[in-house]
Amino acid sequence: MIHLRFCLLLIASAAACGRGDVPPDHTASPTTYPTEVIEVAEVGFATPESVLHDTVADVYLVSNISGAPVAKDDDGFISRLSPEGQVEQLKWIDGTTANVTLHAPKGLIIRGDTLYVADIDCVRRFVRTTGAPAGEICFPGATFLNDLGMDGNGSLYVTDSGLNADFTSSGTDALWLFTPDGQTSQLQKGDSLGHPNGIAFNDEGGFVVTFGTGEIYQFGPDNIRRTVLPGAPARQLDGIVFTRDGGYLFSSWGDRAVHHVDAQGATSRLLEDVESPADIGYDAKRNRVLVPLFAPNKVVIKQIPPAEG
Ligand SMILES: [Ca+2]
Ligand SMILES: [Ca+2]
Repeated sequence: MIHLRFCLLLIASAAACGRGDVPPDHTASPTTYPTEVIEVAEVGFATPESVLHDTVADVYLVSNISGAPVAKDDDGFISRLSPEGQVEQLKWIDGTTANVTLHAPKGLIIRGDTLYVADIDCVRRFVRTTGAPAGEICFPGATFLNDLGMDGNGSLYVTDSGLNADFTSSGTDALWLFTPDGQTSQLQKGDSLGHPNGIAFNDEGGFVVTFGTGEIYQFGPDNIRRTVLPGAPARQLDGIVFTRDGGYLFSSWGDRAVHHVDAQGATSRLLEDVESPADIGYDAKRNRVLVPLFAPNKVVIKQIPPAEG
């Protein structure tokens, strides 16, 4: 059963989001913006961890851990969701099928026509167009591979959050670099990484948000980390994305919120009172954040306000 709640708010008003469909307000003045909130719930998601916009197919891919985040149970799956919030295929890639291994899929990234999926101690490859398996790259000693990033040269990175199933430390915190042909190297490791979770790149380099220490820091090939937001007012950070207006968004389980930082550094809460907002995605075409809610088995899609000025 598909349950969709679609509502439209105007920022100029504090109208509460009601049940049922609300027609778009085409009379909105330029000083207001329509903020669509699409909630996709009760569709069969099972511990959704990450959402990625496949910009070529124009669909949203949702990774579903299904069960414990470190259990090698081969029942994880990837869903395809239309930008309107309709499930096109719940188990597009399905660990329970004979030729697919997928235990607890988390971070997703597309490079060329390959989809990469972080899965406990390996990154699994699939054909972007068909979902067919296309090999894997495994990381010796990893316990909780979490998010994937790609730098300006097309090199790929994956975080190891160093966590057990109950989110206590497994002691394997790391940042790995890997090549599409399977060469791996450990760029950084150790408890000082703070249980690194989400990773994203902009023109200045790579940024990591941490689940353990609630930090956002930049790293470079010199192996030096630098705190970008000292004392970030949030805990248990999971996802980070850069937006087309020069700002960024990050999600916090501790705050039950998705925070927006604009290009001038002003912070606000784009989404509040959401349980376990995990690895957020970004639809640059529509300027939307895509938020998987880990425990409630939902995905929330929300418009981002246009930059001022
Ligand atoms: Ca699983
Ligand atoms: Ca994550």
